[in-house]
Amino acid sequence: MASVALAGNPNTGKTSLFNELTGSYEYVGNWAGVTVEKKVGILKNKQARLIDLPGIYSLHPLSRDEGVATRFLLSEEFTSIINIVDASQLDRNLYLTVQLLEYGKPMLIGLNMMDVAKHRGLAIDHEKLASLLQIPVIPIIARTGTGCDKILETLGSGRMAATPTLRLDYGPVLEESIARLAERLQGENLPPKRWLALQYFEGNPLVAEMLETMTDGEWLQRLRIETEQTLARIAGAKSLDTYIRDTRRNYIAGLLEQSVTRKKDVDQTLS
Ligand code: GDP
Ligand code: K
Ligand code: MG
Repeated sequence: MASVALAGNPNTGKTSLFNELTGSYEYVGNWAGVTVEKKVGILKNKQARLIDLPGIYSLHPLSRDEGVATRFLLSEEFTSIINIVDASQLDRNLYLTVQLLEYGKPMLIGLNMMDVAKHRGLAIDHEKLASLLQIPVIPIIARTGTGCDKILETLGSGRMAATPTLRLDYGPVLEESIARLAERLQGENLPPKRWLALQYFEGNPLVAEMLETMTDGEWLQRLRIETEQTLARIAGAKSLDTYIRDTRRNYIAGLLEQSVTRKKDVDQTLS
């Protein structure tokens, strides 16, 4: 049976959506080694199982509990991802989206809290966003179930198979280091090498742990330090982490500029 992972920031309606999409539970327990609840359900149309990942803002874990999603991407087999996104807080939510798109699995976005976004005067052109990201973006209100059938339909349609791996341009220095690192990584069933390299340079400790077992740890650290120093010198970057973050943030700002308009407050217009 196909497996779909449900990923998103905390408090974006993940549990509400999980309940809308699944008819029955297959498993409820804990993720190995942590006190985080693990829920697996069967989609209502019986097409696949749905795996609920813990809510996170970034794949770069700050705690053991937050590492569950990264460990999942590093070692589990799955078919596709539903990324639930809070439409009223797109800017913050799209950061995880970018990290997931860099991973490159078939993905769709469930654009949740559309009622809240509307109430706040945000007009989101979801079709524009879909065409920019080249994945389905489905507006939903998970609390009432609005739009959730469309998610099931899209999962079954095969449209997500065309999901491209997002390839942001991190500039010549980092791109060269990414290429050098990716070249060193050999193995069966590896996650995408470019994604591993980026997560390593970003400082993801779980990825560092994995890569240290695959290649020369000293070489790895030297590459990281040299890359960071060069970026500091030529781009004034405070750290590799912030450099990567800023590149993603710029990309997100561009996405929002093209797909979101804030309607002028009626009261303001009249006064
Ligand atoms: P989780 O923390 O990501 O699992 O999110 P929950 O499903 O627990 O939802 C968090 C809160 O947001 C709950 O009070 C939900 O009822 C509410 N919620 C979920 N989806 C929507 C939605 O589309 N619109 C509104 N207004 N509230 C929602
Ligand atoms: K919650
Ligand atoms: Mg929840």
